[in-house]
Amino acid sequence: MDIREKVQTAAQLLSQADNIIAFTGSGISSESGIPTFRGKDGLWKQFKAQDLATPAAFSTNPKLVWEWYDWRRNIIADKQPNPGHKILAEWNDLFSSLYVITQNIDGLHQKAGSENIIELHGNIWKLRCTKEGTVTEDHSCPLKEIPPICKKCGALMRPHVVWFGESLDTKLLSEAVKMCSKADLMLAIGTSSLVYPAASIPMTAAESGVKVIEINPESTPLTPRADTSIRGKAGDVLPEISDILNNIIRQTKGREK
Ligand code: BJW
Repeated sequence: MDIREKVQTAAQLLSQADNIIAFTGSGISSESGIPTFRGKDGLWKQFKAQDLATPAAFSTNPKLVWEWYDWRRNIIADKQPNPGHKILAEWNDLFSSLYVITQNIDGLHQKAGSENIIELHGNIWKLRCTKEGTVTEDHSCPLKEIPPICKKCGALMRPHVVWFGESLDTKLLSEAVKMCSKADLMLAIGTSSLVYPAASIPMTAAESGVKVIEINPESTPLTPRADTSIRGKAGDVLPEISDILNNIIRQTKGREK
């Protein structure tokens, strides 16, 4: 099947589905100018994850870790949703339910207007008190003090994100799993499908009969399990799917009259 036929197939599958999951990774935000992790210019090509994104790194050198997160907050601050994020937001009212389950911490799905969002790996605009666990939102860029200190108890604050070796929020993970069990179709967009347990979500969905459409310029471990794998950029492919889907909907309505 060529890419055009795959896009057509994806639109057909969407037109027959009620409960949709968009499972997203850093690739969907790359066209907004936010670096991915494992791509050519990805963060893990320039920086060592073990020095910056582990609990051990934070306890050894909280200032260094915070300086890195402050740098990334500055990159993300003025970035805008691209056509990929926007199409997902436009689909809010098109289906009985649409959940965005994202590994991204950049907040661009919210900025685009998506409604039901599960952030599996946290949010870079949130800080968490290391003593009391209180989460606060802080958009100041650059941060006023590094490392930031909890205003209530004076303890160190940490980024409210999930580092390697840390468990994901069990409530969020079970909500994601529950939504997937009700879904008929999942779009897996812009993720290398390498990081667990998040990567198991589309794999499990495919095994339990949910139609899985992958959108990614590269093949991934999910590719052999997906029903359709569209090799392209999210910001190109999603608007193409949307155009065809809108035509299908118009034709169906025309026939019903
Ligand atoms: C485009 C595009 C365009 C580009 N359009 N597409 C089982 C097996 C092996 C290992 C493990 C396992 N279970 C657990 C592990 C360990 C570890 C892990 O998975 N390691 C693997 C890397 C080997 N997992 C963990 O540690 C997790 N915790 C855990 O398991 O807890 C249990 C436990 C508790 C106690 C002790 C021990 C275990 C936590 C993982 C947390 C991941 N955190 C990060 C950082 C978040 C905060 C931050 O941003 O600073 O999350 S790492 C990073 O990877 C980030 C991402 O969310 C995540 C996934 O990356 P993503 O989004 O897929 O990006 P890329 O760069 O990998 O891929 C981009 C893709 O986009 C590419 O495919 C491109 O082709 C594509 N693309 N342009 C569409 N325009």
